[in-house]
Amino acid sequence: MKTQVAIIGAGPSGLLLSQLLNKSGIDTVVLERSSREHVLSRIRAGILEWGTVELLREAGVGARMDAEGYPHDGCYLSNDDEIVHINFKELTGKQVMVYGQTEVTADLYNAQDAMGTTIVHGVEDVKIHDLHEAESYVEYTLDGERKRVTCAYVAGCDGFHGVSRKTIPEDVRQEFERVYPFGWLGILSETPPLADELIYANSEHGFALASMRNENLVRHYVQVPLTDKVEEWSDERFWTEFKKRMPKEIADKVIMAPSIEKSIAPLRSFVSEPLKYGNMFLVGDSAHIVPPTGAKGLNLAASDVFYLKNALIAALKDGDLSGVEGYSEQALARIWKAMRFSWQMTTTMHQFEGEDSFTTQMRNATFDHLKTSETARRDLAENYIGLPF
Ligand code: RFL
Ligand code: PHB
Repeated sequence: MKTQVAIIGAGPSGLLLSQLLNKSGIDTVVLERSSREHVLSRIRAGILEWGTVELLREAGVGARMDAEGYPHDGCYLSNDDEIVHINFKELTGKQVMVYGQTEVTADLYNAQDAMGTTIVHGVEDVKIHDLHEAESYVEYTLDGERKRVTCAYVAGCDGFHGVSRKTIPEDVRQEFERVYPFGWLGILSETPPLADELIYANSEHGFALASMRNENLVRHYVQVPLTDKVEEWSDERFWTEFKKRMPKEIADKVIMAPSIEKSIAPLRSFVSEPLKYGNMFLVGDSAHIVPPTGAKGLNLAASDVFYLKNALIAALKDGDLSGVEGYSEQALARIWKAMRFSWQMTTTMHQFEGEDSFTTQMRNATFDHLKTSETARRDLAENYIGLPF
């Protein structure tokens, strides 16, 4: 096969990039390791920044999101029983959209089907070659046969465990990492949301988040030690722990409904630089991971896609290489600010095992500052709704 851009990975980064390039008349081939059913069954992010909302509309996949998503004007943060409301709309004029990553991915698959894009599922042993030649190629195995896609550019959209980042020689790559000593146990449950907006709760028992997908579907999380296994968490144990961490007025409303999905995700901050190596670009989780506390993972993938699609359109349509040359620097400037915000939200809102009393006082002071200073609330709101791109 021959194409203009070979895209590795059919998660949100790969599908959105492919869709936007196809809309501009650029040909793509997408190579995905898993089955389509597996990609569509993963429960992940739930909050879209408005920039992401607008990019999805530009890609022609905004209709169901606009009909079924829920714009939110703010969120709540709590520290024990004290609650502070962050009103994004008043503080920044902007909102966020509650619309699950699972739905975004389904909409993108449907749009790509309509576009007639080749998405190859079940590829194994992907190898990327000739990144410093005029033409590059990607090799893979499908049904026991070795195949090849020749292309001008490669987009590495294959997540944290993918092959693209590892194709960059170690002496060229610089990695930055912070691993947190806890994970998030998440459940999906068919019960109405506990409040009109999300609640990020901290207490002496640890962190909890009350999120939602629709009027009768919630996504809730509790901070758990990294060593915990999902089998150790019955629904009853989850809800009991969740209630302890929510402010009392919310905890009193909890109905212990059965879970329909339950999983544990570790928390990590990670960046690999540069994002460009010859004809290859890293996009989304293949280059960076944020802890979910700031709801930035999927949104950072979208801003990377925005920069890269503009760069590739200029290169392939007009022969203007300035965008592809500048992609890494441009995307990283925004990535690092989202890294800082996600790290700060994580350290402020979680309990660290064996933390000293000074750390606790710092957390209480940060919370008190948010309660009493509109400037502090505006700073949080500006980062949460997403920095411009
Ligand atoms: P994805 O979604 O991981 O997609 C990458 C795709 O590449 C495929 N792949 C390969 N294909 C071919 N060859 C290979 N060698 C391959 N290796 C991998 C994979 O099968 C997959 O389909 O990355 P992408 O597209 O960059 O999208 C990023 C987002 O998915 C991610 O940032 C967020 O979901 C992060 N994240 C969360 N973010 C939030 O904002 N809120 C959340 O609640 C939240 N929960 C999560 C998450 C990420 C998780 N992961 C990655 C473990 C929960 C989990 C469990
Ligand atoms: C979610 O709904 O899954 C969700 C929402 C906000 C976050 C993380 C996850 O910060």
